[in-house]
Amino acid sequence: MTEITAPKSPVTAEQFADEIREQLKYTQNVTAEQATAADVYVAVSKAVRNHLADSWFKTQADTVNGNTKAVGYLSAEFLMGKQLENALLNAGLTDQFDKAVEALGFKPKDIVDAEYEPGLGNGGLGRLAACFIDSLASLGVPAFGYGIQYKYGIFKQKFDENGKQVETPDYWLANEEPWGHTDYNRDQKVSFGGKVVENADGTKTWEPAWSVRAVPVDYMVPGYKSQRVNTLRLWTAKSYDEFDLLAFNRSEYMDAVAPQVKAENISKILYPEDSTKVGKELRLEQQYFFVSASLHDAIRVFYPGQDKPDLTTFPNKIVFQLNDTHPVIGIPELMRILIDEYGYDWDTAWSITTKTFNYTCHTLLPEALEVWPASLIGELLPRHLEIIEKINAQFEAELKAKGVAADTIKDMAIYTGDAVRMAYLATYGGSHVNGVAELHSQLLKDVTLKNFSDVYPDKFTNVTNGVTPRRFVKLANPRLSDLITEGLGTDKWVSDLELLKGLEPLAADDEFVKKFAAVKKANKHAFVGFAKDHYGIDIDENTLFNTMVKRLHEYKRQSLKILAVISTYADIKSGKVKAEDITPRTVFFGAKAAPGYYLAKMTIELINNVSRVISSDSAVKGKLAVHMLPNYNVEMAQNLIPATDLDEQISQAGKEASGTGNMKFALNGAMTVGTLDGANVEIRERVGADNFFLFGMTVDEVEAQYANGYDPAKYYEADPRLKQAIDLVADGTFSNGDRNAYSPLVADWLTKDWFMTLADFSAYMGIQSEIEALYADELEWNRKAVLNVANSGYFSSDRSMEDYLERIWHTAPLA
Ligand code: 9GP
Repeated sequence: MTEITAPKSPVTAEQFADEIREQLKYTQNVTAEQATAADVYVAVSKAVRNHLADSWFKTQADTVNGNTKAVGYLSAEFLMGKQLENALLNAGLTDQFDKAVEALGFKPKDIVDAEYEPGLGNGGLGRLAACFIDSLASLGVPAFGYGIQYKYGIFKQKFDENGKQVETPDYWLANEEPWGHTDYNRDQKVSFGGKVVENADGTKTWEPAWSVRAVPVDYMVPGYKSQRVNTLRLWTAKSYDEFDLLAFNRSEYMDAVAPQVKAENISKILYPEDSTKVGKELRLEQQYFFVSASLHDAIRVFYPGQDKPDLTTFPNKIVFQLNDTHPVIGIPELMRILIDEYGYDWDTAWSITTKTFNYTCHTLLPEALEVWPASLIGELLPRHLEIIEKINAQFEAELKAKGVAADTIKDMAIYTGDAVRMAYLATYGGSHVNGVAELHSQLLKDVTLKNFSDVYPDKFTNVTNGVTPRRFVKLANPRLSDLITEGLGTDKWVSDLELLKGLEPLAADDEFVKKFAAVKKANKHAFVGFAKDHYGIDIDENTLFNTMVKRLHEYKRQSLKILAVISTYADIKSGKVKAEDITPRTVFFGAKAAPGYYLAKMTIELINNVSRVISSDSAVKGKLAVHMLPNYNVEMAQNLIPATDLDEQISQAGKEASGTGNMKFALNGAMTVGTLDGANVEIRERVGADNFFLFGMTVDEVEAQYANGYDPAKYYEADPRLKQAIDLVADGTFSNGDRNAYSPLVADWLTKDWFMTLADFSAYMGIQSEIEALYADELEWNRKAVLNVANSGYFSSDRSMEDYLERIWHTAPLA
């Protein structure tokens, strides 16, 4: 066995420069003189990986040999963001890097900028997974992230000359990608289709029709100051029959590569959230592909070289978290592996399986809880459908024995005959189910999974989300980080975020608050430069920076914000608001809409056109500006969040499961205007009601409106400002006179408005005067912002992980 050595000790800047030169010479094959920033980026990345390698090997060995159970985080998305700065920070090499690349004749920023951001996630769910694996490594908990290395991540967003969203493919692997190591020697076979045959002894054999080769690409996940490096293993699909030479020789060139194309399609593209109909089959293939490969991989890792491992110990080795319904096919897959591949009986297999899995639900929208047509599962995974049917029969019998009414049993069916409800399968087939904020977990119990919570109350728990302070404070906001360290007299807060509480008394210290205000100003100034470089826009930094960044969805209510902007615009233009009463504001939107989501895309178009009209109107110049920034991603978040004064979290109450942007903004000293939804509730509780701009209906009020028959037109008629704003959209003001341009949006607002934008409009406008009055008092505003930072330490993903360890995983860091 190779000896596991201690992690390499940090090097000097000179030594690190030599290591970079060596990488340039021997792996990049360029001299330091020939090297471009892109070459140096790859060389530095490989040099950093080398520094992490020994800790990685040691963590792997301890994971297998130690007495702590590992965590397997199964997620279709990991939205990692750029890697280099994070890896440098965690390897303790940031200073050496700065000096070394300067010695090589480069600016550190140019090297960092040479990295292309991988977009292997749609939004909050994928970014949460990335925060969680960072925290697990930082806490020293052995863990694997398991997912897919999509060849194309989330689409790149551009806007055409009419302001419409245009999606272009994100080929993030166009250039050398130094972080992932493709490990062809640890591949897995994943099969599909075919039929199930019954053997003479009553056992079943699945005879699949086709298979693909799952090849892992391994990413190091370095912990901050923990000396631990975990693994993110992303699977990529390859064909076993690369090339059909016979077909090629018959000149059937397309047919010759058909098997390759079919296999590689599986990991070709990240599935767009909220999309309709298309690609169901491919989506299920993707899910099964990465889950099957990951389960087999875990068995390989924990029982090396064993033909007949004792898999009754499997749940003591690793516990799997199902991130939303996407990996839930893992439940019948583990049953199949145990029964068909290792010969366990049903009851033993079920006992192992239910101890192995837990499920996190991240939504309250019924359409986001996946339901698969049984016919599709039957075609692709015939053996799994049989197992699901049997699970369902066992479940029904169990419910009956518990005295559950027949109607309720029917409502709870996992398998309806036509369809398989993955959330129900996950709830029954795992040990715990959790929501992602207190309100959300409560609503899961009271509404979405009520029947299940009635029968299995002990399964349900809450773990409120969190964000990693390394990326979203320390790296994103170095100025604030330095000030926090100065204020607390220690930088320990980076791994113990509750220490931020120590800043609370400093909110009463005017000198500290002024320093805090200066940090915000400097961040705004820096963002002005970033926006000029990246988007070619000019921003007035002496305005209130007001930001709404998140996926575009009706429930998140970007419509509410843009209608409010339109109303303000109309008031300034008409002179209704006096010039001296106006708080100059720059409103930033960042949002991608799912390609098939018509109203969401129209909302983007509207925002762009409101931006266009306002920017060309001299009457509002210097008072109001709106920017729809293209291609919102992790990099933009890291630059815009620290520069923001006011954050928008204005979803309809009861619809946003948690939100994590809200946490990032509060931690970076933005004030929040928000509804009582998701984690807003807990943020407000912690930062204090006086330091949060609350407005809008509560969950109960929303429910009462639905029950009474909600009529949006009533609100349109009752509030002249709302009427005026909608009329301006309808009359062609933002569409060069074309009255039809936004008619679907207007019709939806006036006749449907499912998420009650109109009902909350007056309250939203009402809170604006409070916001502006406070903003006018710079010291008071910043005092409250300091209190937001001081009281948001709870929203660290380190704390989320500790909650999972205690409530769900029942494991601990390695010794
Ligand atoms: O919509 C939720 C968001 O509120 C939450 O913060 C995030 C992480 O838990 O998950 C999102 N859910 C999804 O993207 C799909 O369920």
